[in-house]
Amino acid sequence: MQADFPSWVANRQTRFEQVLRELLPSADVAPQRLHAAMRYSVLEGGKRVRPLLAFAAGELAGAPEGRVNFAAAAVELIHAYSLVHDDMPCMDDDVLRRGKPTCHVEYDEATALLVGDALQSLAFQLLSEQRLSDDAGRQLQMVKLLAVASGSRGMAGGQAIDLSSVGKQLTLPELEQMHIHKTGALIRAAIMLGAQCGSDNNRGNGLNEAQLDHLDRFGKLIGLAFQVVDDVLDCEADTATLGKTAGKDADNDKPTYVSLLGLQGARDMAQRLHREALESLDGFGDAARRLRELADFIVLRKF
Ligand code: GRG
Repeated sequence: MQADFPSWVANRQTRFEQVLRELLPSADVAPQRLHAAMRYSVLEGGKRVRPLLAFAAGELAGAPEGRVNFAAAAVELIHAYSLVHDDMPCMDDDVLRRGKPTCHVEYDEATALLVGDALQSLAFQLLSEQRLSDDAGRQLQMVKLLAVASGSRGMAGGQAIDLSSVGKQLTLPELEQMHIHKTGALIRAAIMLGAQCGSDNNRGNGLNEAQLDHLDRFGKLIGLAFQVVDDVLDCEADTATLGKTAGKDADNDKPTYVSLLGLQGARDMAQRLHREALESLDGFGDAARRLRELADFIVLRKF
């Protein structure tokens, strides 16, 4: 019998935490302060939504867990780097992340900058040195997938649009473009990388191209839903629950789904995206159970 969703999540999170502990350089190894700050920024915090999505997609594709561990870790390291840089004074200038002082507050700005740089490099080191596929060409495509998702045509580009849109009124399509890049691209990449760890057709498992397209659509829709919910929570939830400063978007005069659509409009949009995301999984049957449960969590979460 399959575990219930909370048990599956807890089990995955515990095992993945151990994977991250082992992959990150020890704080005893030089340069100790940088390594300690990297571990501080990655370990013991965060919901691990992107790794969980990678594991769920990996299960759907029959991927070996050992391979998905590396893909999930690479995505989580990129995510952690983006949070460290986003919190810095030159960007969002925040003091609280994952319920503890942000990296530049706990250490210093130069260290925080280097933490982000080094986490990003480590992510690509993992993708290139660990075996993720029996097919070297496919593995190279996976490295490219993460590079595009995190670069100027993905997350970093979305962040650039975000920074330049402060104090401006964006249209709904403009806001959507910003978030598809800033938040959605990495979520989508997590799902696709997890699935591609199982796509060795010579091993008799994996998903075909049409199935990968359905999964990609799911990733796009649920990535956007994640951001709509994030905007709602920024208005509704308190700082203690979020583990980061609440109400920052309005304080910073940032365009959000709530500022454009109102609270109820944003909630309705999240529901619509959720419904459409689930529809894109229709052809997978029970094998996509964890992805459906994660989609529900993303839309119903309170933190
Ligand atoms: C600095 C290149 C660069 C990019 C920054 C991710 C990001 C782009 C900025 C973070 C600011 C933010 C609030 C983004 C919106 C959604 C988001 C990514 C929230 C944080 O992700 P969670 O909720 O965080 O998954 P945890 O801590 O649970 O991992």
